Amino acid sequence: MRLQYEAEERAKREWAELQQKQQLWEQQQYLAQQQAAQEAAYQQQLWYMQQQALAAQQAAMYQTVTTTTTTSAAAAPPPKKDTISRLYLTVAEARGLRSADLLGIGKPDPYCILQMRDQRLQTRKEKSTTNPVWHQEFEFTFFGPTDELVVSMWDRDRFSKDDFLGQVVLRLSDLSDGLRRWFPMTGRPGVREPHAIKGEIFLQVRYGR
Ligand SMILES: [Ca+2]
Repeated sequence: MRLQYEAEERAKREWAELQQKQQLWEQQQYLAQQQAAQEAAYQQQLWYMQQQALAAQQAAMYQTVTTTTTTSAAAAPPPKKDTISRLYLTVAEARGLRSADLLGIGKPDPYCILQMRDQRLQTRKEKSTTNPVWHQEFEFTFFGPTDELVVSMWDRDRFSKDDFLGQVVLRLSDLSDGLRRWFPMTGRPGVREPHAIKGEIFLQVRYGR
């Protein structure tokens, strides 16, 4: 009787100890998780601050270059194309765009986003057409012939995300002053487009200071 009682008591004690250990372990796990989350937040903050600093640096660089050009424009020789200049891009029209839905009935509401470095501009939104006409001119500041200007076209959708229609990637070294022609649109590199890319866009380029 007594032996059995002692055995039971021991078992109870051991069970309680085990539970305590379990609790302790869970607490430690929780603390570790908290620490990891804090660390991640800290890293993100750090990354954000670095990005901010980088952006400020770039803005300062841009400012310096701009000021130098404007103040010295009268006296000094014109700046070289590889320091700073302006590009005027006219987005004239597009043709042969794909229909807006899989059935091929609806027409898209196309507009273009023009992006060069941190300069991002946008055309008007045209309504329900596969041959939109914009005839809008945009001004960009560029720094060198390796700069790229990406013209991407989107179908405005009221109730869902706008659909990608196609894009043209222009490397400045390929764009001569006065160039005007149709550019076939392509997909985005590394993106599996849900629709075949169709259509072309008419662009005009001129340079200025
Ligand atoms: Ca639409």
